Amino acid sequence: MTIHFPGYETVINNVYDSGNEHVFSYWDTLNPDQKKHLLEELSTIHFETLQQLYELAKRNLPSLDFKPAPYTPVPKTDEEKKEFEKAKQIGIETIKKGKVAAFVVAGGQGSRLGFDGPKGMFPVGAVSKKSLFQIHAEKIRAYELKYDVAIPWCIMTSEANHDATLAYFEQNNFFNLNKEKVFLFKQNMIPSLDENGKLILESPCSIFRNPDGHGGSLTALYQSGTLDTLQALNIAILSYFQVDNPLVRIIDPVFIGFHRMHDAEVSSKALVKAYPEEKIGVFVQFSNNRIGVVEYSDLPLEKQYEKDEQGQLRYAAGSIAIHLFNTRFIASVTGSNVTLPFHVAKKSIPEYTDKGIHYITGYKFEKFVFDALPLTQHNFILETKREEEFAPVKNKTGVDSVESAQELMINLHKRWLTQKGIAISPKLKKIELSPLFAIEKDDIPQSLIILDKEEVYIE
Ligand code: UD2
Repeated sequence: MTIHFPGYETVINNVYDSGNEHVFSYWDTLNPDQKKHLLEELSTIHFETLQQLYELAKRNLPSLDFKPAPYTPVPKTDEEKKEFEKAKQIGIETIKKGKVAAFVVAGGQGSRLGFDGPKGMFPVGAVSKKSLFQIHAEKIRAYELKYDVAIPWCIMTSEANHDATLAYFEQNNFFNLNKEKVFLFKQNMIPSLDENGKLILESPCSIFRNPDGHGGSLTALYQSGTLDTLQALNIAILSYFQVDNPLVRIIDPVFIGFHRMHDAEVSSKALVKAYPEEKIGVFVQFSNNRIGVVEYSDLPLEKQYEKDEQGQLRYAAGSIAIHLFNTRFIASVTGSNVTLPFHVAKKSIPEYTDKGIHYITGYKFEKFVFDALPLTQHNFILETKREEEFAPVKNKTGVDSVESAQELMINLHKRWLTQKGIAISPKLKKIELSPLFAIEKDDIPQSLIILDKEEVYIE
């Protein structure tokens, strides 16, 4: 069968040349709009890159030569504490000068949570049931008030959730943030391939594609024009985090201060892994001395369990996906020929056939943002405390679930109150402090009285 459609001759030729003509299987059943839709989608595909990715998927990756990366631990000695205080002051000064913006990657859906919508809309507040987005937004507003400065917020969405995310922010009046300084933009999509390296139809007129991973965030920031806008606003540092961590300290003066003291292009937070199989990547130093992260699924088993002389996990410093990126660094990477590599995952993928949808095994490709680390000349890794900063919401129940995240948030707020010497009733099961009430322990007034109830929410 020969396909004709004025204006799309090159696209059609590319499809045939790459051996993907099966995507035209239903051509005769399509109306002109559907035909155009299919050709438009195909016109965005770079077939040569896909061929290279397929080669990558078939190859076994060579074993990587690396050792654990050095990092700055939580301070213990007076001298270390002094250094942290110094960093904090430098950080505060940087924030107050309006040099810092927040950046969340929120391209994911809440499907693992059984939630039909953008993951950021998932309710997590232990008492208030506020969504992840609302908690993040209120933290940013609290930092703005605390440091008397505007903090722009970049939100990366995906094709699947952009409209719903934007509508949610509009319905909620951007949670009282200045909507001119909240930038929503979409990440790119990339086709998945079947086991023979061919495109997969998800309907008679569309190709199955998936978001290109959070590593696509740097390109998306640049392509959407947001990076230019931020630079025009004099933003030097982006504080990057994942939408699914309600405990994240979005704007952390100590971290920002150290980042500047080390003249780093990218800085990252680490925590000591709770157990060898914990699903977080580990910080490593490659044989060329560059720093990077090896994802948990790529860490060879013997390294996962390897112990050091003290009997501790050798690859203990885990990445919790909290980073600082200099806008200048992002501009240099996105403006160059260097692109972050794609990682391959074998997944079950829905394919359309004339008998309906069936699932096949295929390859999905994603970029990881931490692959920017080896591109830096200067970077810095800071250890943080799990109980203060990491409550991933991944699953419905059990490990890394809504319940475990709520428990971590409740415990943190209880600890703040206890450390302030504020009495809490033994009856108290759940307590939640709104970020607008207290973003850190020191914001809590000494005069606070906690009601003698099981559930308390303070706004
Ligand atoms: C990620 C990290 C892991 C650890 C863990 C902490 C990777 C590959 N793994 O694991 O090392 O730090 O988080 O919680 O980074 N997202 C997008 N677009 C995409 C894909 C993801 O915006 O195309 C966002 C997603 O909305 C979420 C975040 O990235 O906020 C993490 O994605 P995930 O849940 O797939 O990552 P996970 O749990 O495998």
